Amino acid sequence: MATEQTYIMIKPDGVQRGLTGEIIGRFERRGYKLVAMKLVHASQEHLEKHYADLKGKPFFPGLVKYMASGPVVAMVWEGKDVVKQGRALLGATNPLASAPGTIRGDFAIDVGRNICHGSDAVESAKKEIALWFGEQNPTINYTRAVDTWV
Ligand code: FUP
Repeated sequence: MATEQTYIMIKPDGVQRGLTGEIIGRFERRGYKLVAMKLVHASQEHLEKHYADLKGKPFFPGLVKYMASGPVVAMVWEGKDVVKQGRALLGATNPLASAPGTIRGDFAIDVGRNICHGSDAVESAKKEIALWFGEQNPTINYTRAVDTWV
């Protein structure tokens, strides 16, 4: 695979608040390419796998319950440096530390309701894409006009 991919997820509060289009639009306008997307109401068991690294943290049970409270939008975005730049578009984990102009910095004030998730490294992106979309090449390979334009 030539280009980097990241796993971006709109959390239940982002979906409930009608921010799905806004978040997708920000990745599109930046120039990133959507290569997989689905709406999923995940089980607590699945979310415990996604957040396995955080098991044992005091906020873990509440985090899993919140994430299982409604559907999420699971997406794979592709493009140059998309893991790092995706995190920059999202803003800091705690929205109170997120700069205005970022998704969290514009729409959130609570770390427990921070609207979106983005992989923190290329390796974790691979694991998260496999967890949410399956091991077998889950993404769609296509060329946009802009990819070949001049
Ligand atoms: P991130 O890499 O931005 O997803 O951040 P973490 O893996 O550190 O945390 C995952 C999620 O746990 C956050 F999106 C929100 C939640 N969290 C809390 O609810 N309270 C905390 O103190 C820290 C994180």
